[in-house]
Amino acid sequence: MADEEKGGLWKRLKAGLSRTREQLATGIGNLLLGAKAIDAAVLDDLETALLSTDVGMDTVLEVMDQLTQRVKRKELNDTVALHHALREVLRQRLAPFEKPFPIDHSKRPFVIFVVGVNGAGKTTTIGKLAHRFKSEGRAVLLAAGDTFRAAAVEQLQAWGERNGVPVISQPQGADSASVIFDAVQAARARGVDVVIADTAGRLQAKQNLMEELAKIRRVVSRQIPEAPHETLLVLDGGVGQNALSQVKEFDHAVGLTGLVVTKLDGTAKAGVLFAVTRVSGKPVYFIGVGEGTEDLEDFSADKFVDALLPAQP
Ligand SMILES: Nc1nc2c(ncn2[C@@H]2O[C@H](COP(=O)(O)OP(=O)(O)O)[C@@H](O)[C@H]2O)c(=O)[nH]1
Ligand SMILES: [Mg+2]
Repeated sequence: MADEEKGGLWKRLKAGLSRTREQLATGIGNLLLGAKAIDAAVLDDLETALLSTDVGMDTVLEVMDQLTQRVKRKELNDTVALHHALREVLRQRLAPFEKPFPIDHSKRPFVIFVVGVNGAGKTTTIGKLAHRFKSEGRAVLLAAGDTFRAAAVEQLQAWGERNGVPVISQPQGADSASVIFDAVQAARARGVDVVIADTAGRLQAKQNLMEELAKIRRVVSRQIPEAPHETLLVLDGGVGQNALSQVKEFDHAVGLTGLVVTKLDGTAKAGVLFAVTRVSGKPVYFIGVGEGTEDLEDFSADKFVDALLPAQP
């Protein structure tokens, strides 16, 4: 990757996480004023600031415990050292959840399911992924599996047109499983590399979304036994602890292989990544930091934490 491009990605990530970073900076201002003694007030402020960005109670208590032990052992002697240690501890927490997205070239088509509640950012993420895979030289095909809303089909078609990627769709109200079945069939016939399937985030009250998603899975696995090869849950990074129940429910229904956390640019609570990874144990493959085609980044624990934490002056 060119340095310039790396710089651009870093800038976008930093800008995207600015609201959360500012939230932390307000809470831990006294940590950032140069070297000072660490007292109870400094530690209390840090704990409160982490909680305010939705890092989650369990993680915050463990992080504070680790840091307090080190203060007691006189390994951390001032606020500059504490700030460094915080960065290290947070990086270590997220590192196990950083994994490159594993597209297997021998599996063709490689089938990706994208699930999540309405408004989470599924269709937008699919558009961004289509752009990315296409620019990597892969043949991509999209399946408009959110047949519940007409607008959802049109939105996916628009992303397809923008990126020169075909979209398999049927009119609103069609059976979602049959749209995705058709798409996989078309992909096999055309020698497509990657199929990305959009799905509904909500159905009529009486229908059960989770049952429907499980059915789609079964239908596709009849065509290709290992498919879907990846099942991604898209989570709106701004919904707070609600994300935790979404992870559990979708994982139970369809067996998630990874997460995408979107809208980190619009929230002061990007700390939710710590909570969702802790609860799910799933890797975060991508993060969304804006509505544009390029605003999807590979998740990097180090870069995420660096962009999250305010710098020492
Ligand atoms: N700011 C921002 N907006 C996003 C991001 N991802 C999606 N959106 C917006 O969130 C809204 C819902 O996205 P959509 O893809 O339609 O969600 P879906 O219902 O899950 O398919 C749209 O207005 C998107 O432009 C993101 O990373 N950042
Ligand atoms: Mg959608």
